[in-house]
Amino acid sequence: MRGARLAGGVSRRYAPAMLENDVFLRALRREPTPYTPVWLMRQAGRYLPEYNATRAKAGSFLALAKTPSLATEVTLQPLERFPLDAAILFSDILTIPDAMGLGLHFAGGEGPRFERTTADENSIAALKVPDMSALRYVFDAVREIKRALKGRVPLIGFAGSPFTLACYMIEGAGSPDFASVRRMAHGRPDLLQRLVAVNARAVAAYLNEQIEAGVDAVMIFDTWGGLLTTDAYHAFSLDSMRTVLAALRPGPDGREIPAIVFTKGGGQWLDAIAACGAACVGLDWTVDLAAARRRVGDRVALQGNLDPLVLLADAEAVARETMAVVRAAGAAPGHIFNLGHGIVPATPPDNVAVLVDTVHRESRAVRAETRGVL
Ligand code: 1CP
Repeated sequence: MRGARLAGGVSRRYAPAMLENDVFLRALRREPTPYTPVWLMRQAGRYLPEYNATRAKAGSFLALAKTPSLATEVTLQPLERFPLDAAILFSDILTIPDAMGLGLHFAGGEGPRFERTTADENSIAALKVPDMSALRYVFDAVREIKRALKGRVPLIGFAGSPFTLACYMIEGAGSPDFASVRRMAHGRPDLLQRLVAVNARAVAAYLNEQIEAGVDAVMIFDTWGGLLTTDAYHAFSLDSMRTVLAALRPGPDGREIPAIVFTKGGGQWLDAIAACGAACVGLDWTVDLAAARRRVGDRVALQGNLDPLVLLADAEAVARETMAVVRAAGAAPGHIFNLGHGIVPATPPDNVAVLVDTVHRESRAVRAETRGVL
């Protein structure tokens, strides 16, 4: 029994979707795995020269994201280089506000910008859940990626949290502190509540379409929830993510689709996040992973949490810091190795190879030590 598990690979019980490597999904269910699965936020992106080449061919980031064959190409690029245990759909969280008609564009080399914002009574009252047919390019990409993956590894679908989407919709662009959003949280909580409620319905519909198209897990990126006070975090971010999670449907073959929730800066709310209905909680690099595991026990899987800037140091430091995260997670089932936030464009790809290799090797060693059969 144990031998079959250690061998990894296809097991009837664990791989209803007939995946060659389902270690990531087993870790999400907190089942024992022969090693710790690893994938990286923004694993497809500007640190890879082949990504930059495909993006140049597409003409712009949005053209790339909206062309399923190109989105498929870049989704697979990191998997060709590194033995990652999951793929993530190449897209962006801002596809939803774009489909709501806010006019998204990415000005050369900069972050996202919207032509229109939803920062007042009228614009928020006019806001509607977009017709999912406007996002068909995303669901087509999911189908094409699933075909191209041929069951190699699971595919993660994703969306922004209702609150994080509201941040960009109110501000109209990125911001270091989203001051106008926080002002609204205190001055016009009713307006922010309305905006977040529409977003929650849109995010649920969007993730359900991705599930229908074949993703094996979903992740909600709450990049800006950590900017809020504790009360506001509950009212505007966590509650709306709970609503989304409760509305998610099983996959087309009836299997439950596990969800990962990641609130950057949310470490102090770990207990509440762990109870929101997600299978897994993503942690940023400021959180003590061993302490987090002690706090949540075996209630949820944990994902994280290497500081992405470690990847800018030399290979020796990458190996050392990676090992420290693997060891902090320990041998208990339910850890998925990741960065504490997205990989930065200046990352040398060779350091990513060192990271992935170290996670696989070191986590096998930790399991062997725990079993006392080294
Ligand atoms: O120029 C380029 O090529 C664009 C860079 C880029 C990339 C590679 C953007 C613009 N989006 C993406 C892809 C992306 N975005 C993925 C792909 C899958 C992966 O490999 O991980 C994902 C999951 C996202 C999610 C996303 N987009 C988030 C949440 C996660 C996070 O990093 O916090 C956020 C906040 C965005 C908005 C966004 N899109 C792009 C940028 C530069 C930003 C940040 C804007 C800002 O606030 O300054």
